[in-house]
Amino acid sequence: DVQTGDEAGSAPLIVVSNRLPFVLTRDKIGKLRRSHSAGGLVTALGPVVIKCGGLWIGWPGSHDMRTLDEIPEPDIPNGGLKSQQVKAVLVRQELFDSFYNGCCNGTFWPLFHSMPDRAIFSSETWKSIPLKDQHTKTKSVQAYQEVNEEFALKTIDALRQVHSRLLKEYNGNEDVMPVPVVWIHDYQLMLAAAMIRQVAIEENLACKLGFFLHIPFPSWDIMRLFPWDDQILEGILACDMVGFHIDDYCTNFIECCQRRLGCRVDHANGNVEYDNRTVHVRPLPIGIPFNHFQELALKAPRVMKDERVVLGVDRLDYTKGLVQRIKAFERLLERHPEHLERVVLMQIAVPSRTDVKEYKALKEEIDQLVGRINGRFSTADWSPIRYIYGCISQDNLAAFYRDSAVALVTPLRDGMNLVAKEFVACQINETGVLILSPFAGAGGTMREALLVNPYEVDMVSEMIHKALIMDVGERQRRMKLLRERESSMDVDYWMASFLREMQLVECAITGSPSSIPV
Ligand code: ADQ
Repeated sequence: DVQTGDEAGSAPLIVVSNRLPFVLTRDKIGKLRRSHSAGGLVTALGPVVIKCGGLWIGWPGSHDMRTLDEIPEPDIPNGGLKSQQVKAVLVRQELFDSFYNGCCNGTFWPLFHSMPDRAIFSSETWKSIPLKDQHTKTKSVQAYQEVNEEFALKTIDALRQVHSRLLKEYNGNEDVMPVPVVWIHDYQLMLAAAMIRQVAIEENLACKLGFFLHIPFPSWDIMRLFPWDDQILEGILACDMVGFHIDDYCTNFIECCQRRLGCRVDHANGNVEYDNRTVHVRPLPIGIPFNHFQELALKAPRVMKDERVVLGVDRLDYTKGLVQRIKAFERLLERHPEHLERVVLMQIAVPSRTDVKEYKALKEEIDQLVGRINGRFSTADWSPIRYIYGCISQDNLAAFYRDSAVALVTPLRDGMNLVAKEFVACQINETGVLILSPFAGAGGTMREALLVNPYEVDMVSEMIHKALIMDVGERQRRMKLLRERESSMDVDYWMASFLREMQLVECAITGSPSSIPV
């Protein structure tokens, strides 16, 4: 009896994420357009929000304040959430930049990926913070709080709206009314739940609060480096249920609550006692729209030449291990020259956070590395590395996934990693080999992949060699098992599992009779 939004009386779902499921832009004549976002989260959650009469709260990708009242309807009828089903959070550009580039991507992204040296604070600067840094640091945290507050206020608006509709539908009988579920996503919104809970209690707005973190949750030793770690933990604990991709992240979170806040915890059952409530902490590994990718792979025309391709697909981000990976491919060509002129590394990198200095530097480093290796090994009609810096269509992506001999998914640290799963879904001939980092969440479940430490460049090169010479029987045996698991544990399964966990938790904020209109 998993909630999918289909059944009558199912709880309305309010999704809160940094981005709305589409992007707003103005065209040349000033008309507002919405471009559809094709991510797995949108495809899975969008229909549920529509069916259960819920709402989606997020930033529309534009700082233009006029957008608030004029979000255009989707081009395709029923193809997306209608304007009244979304609430856009609009934030001044400087504030948003300080929140997004400052705190989210400058501090939490590196810290939560266990790379504290890259975070915009360090243990040295805490003790004696130069005035200027102190100012920026404080500003970022305030920006984070302020933006989270904006999201919380919109969510409260949404809750009020959903409540008054339910009260009408159920003739004011709150005892039989379904309890709305608020599902907050990711590291941009770790404080929002605390503010939502406070107002919901004050206004008797019954609801259940859930949170899912898409990136890793670091160990206590890393988390405690953040000077306001207690606020982050308390922000998350304002929820009734908290989901992470894997067990390790749950364990880290529970340990942080115990050691930093002194909470009573139950590791075995994944419970944290906080504020006279039990917060349920669950591992819920995300999946992909498996059938969608498989269908794309069945239809997509061939786009690659007839050669053996080792494929990498990533956002250009320092957590993805691109430099180490490219060096490992160079090492392969040195150690196993039989692959010269026979194998290519196709690296597709989506531009990401391009206005951040560190990301610009990484792009330059990769440009140079690719240039040097191609200069070293290329012949008249063959180059070892083909490098695409840009976004490619899902059709082409599916064709690359389908026709590659090997996928190299070697992040230094990654919450889950969807590329590994998309590759497997597109492997309709089941002959490709997945090489996977154990430091991706996916490394914990995709056991039939070849697992290798991405920092050990020699071993990665040997793993590529092993994959390239693996006999077809073994390749198919491994791929079949990987495909079976990913097709059953797809994104719909993940969503249903989260919502089922939400159904099981008790509502700690109950509406009181005073909220029933007379
Ligand atoms: P991301 O860090 O964005 O997600 P990932 O899970 O690999 O990482 O997803 C990337 C997505 O971008 C994939 O769906 C992929 O198809 C797409 N993509 C990559 N390169 C592309 C290109 N050149 N053109 C078009 N599309 C491209 C965060 C966490 C992850 C976690 C997800 C979901 O960091 O660990 O798996 O959220 O929870």
